[in-house]
Amino acid sequence: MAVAYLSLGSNLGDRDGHLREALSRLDGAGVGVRRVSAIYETAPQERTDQPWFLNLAAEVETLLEPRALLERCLGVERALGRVRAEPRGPRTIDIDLLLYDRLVLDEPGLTIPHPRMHRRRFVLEPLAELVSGLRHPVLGRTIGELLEDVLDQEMRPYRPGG
Ligand code: PH2
Ligand code: MG
Ligand code: MG
Repeated sequence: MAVAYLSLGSNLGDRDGHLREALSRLDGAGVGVRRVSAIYETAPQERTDQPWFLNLAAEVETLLEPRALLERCLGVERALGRVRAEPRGPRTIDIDLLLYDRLVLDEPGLTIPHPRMHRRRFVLEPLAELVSGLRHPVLGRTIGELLEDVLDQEMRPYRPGG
């Protein structure tokens, strides 16, 4: 059994509905969602001319190999109607594989740890709720330490309806 961490984000339509629906669809044969962070409302990074996101992090236990887990994530994205119009543009749901045990992997279409996770507060802050002391297997710094370098990126706890 492996333990993996996922980052989920949505900035189109019923954002928190998409996050909840994605979590419930991820949970199933070979994948168990163990713990989920709070939801945060986050300013768009990297491509900033798009709506604010809702983001969360999830801890899953899985019998799937990394490639199969990625395929499961992409299948849930498709089931929720994701259309890949432009890279890093608005999306109903994005499910990124951040970490898979202590694995380091760089293959076409699958890089673990996720290559941009350490630069993103919208990933690190939810993840730090779950595992702030976990060490990034390439950078050797903990999630909590990495978070300190990105605190200037705007985000806030999500309050539905306000
Ligand atoms: N995802 C991106 C690009 N920018 N910004 C925020 N705040 N949240 C995201 O999930 C996000 C982003 C590409 O996947
Ligand atoms: Mg992404
Ligand atoms: Mg993605």
